Amino acid sequence: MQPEPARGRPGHNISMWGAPGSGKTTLLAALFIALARRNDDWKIIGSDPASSDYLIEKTNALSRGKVFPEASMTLERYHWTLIGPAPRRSGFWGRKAKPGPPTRIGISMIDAPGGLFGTGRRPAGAPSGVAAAADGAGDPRRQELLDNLEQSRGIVFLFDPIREFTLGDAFDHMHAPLTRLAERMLAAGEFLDGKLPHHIAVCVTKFDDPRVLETAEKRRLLTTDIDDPHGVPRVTSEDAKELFRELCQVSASGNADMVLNALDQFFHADRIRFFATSSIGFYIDRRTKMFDWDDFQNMLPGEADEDSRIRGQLHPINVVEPMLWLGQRLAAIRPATEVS
Ligand SMILES: Nc1nc2c(ncn2[C@@H]2O[C@H](COP(=O)(O)OP(=O)(O)OP(=O)(O)O)[C@@H](O)[C@H]2O)c(=O)[nH]1
Ligand SMILES: [Mg+2]
Repeated sequence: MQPEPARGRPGHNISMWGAPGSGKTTLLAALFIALARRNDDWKIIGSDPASSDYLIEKTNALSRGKVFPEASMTLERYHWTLIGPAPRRSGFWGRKAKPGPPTRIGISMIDAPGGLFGTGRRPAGAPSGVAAAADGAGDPRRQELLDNLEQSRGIVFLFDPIREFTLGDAFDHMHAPLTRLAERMLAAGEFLDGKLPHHIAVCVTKFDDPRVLETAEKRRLLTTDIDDPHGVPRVTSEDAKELFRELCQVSASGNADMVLNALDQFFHADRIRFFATSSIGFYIDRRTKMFDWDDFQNMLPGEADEDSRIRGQLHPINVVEPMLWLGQRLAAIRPATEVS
């Protein structure tokens, strides 16, 4: 009897890429809730016990404990399968086609501490050994991260507008790994048409923050989905690039526009898609069940050295969509053995 391939490791590797604190781990933690809040048949299932444990623990911490994940210290790899409705098929001569098997998209997700995306150089004046130990160029985790980026064909790239506004280091966390990745792909003969072979979902995170929402409002980029019972404002993928561009204007270092240029230079235009994302979403009053412009903040900033917390229920925005877009695009170009 043939071994059952669907039980194996999913074949599409997707890496998370973003500066420290940009929201990578929270986005993964919100994935289960994001799927559960959708009105369709997509679900996420762990492909091994550790990956299921992660989904259970992180979902509980966010939705019951109302706490954000701790800053990541290690490189974590999770194996999940997204299972969704069967692709639509048309029958012959107007007859109804029999429903096919459900769509299955296997993803291996790599979540690393954001510091590993930095240049790995010690900040000027720092005592020797300090940064090098935590974040140094010789750190074996940095090599592992690059190996993963090289093997993956999908990237979820997180741009944190709040961090960019205060620290302005998104480009610093992009250019070193991008340069090294390009060097490796060139050597491997995978840079033939002058671009990387990866698909990249660019997520502008923390869309629920008033500063981000107001920027989108001022630029008239907001819309509401007619099917959304809560009337939550959103930015479509078509307009999310404009939001990114607008947020670049307030970068503390003035370097954020180089992130946008680097994306255009290194990735095929039809392999980049922008998303305005919030893992926690807006606060929705449980009585009115409607978005309220006068009371929408779902993040409770911590006092003094307390951590920030989540105020109400989670209503993730554009958390599933980047994963589904990447999964479907990768399954279309490179069907994995496990994808039926
Ligand atoms: N407003 C808002 N804040 C968020 C959201 N997601 C994360 N945050 C904030 O960002 C912080 C960092 O989030 P993480 O998910 O740990 O970020 P990370 O990219 O995994 O960070 P490292 O593991 O250190 O690289 C959280 O503690 C929250 O304060 C969001 O959807 N909205
Ligand atoms: Mg993390």
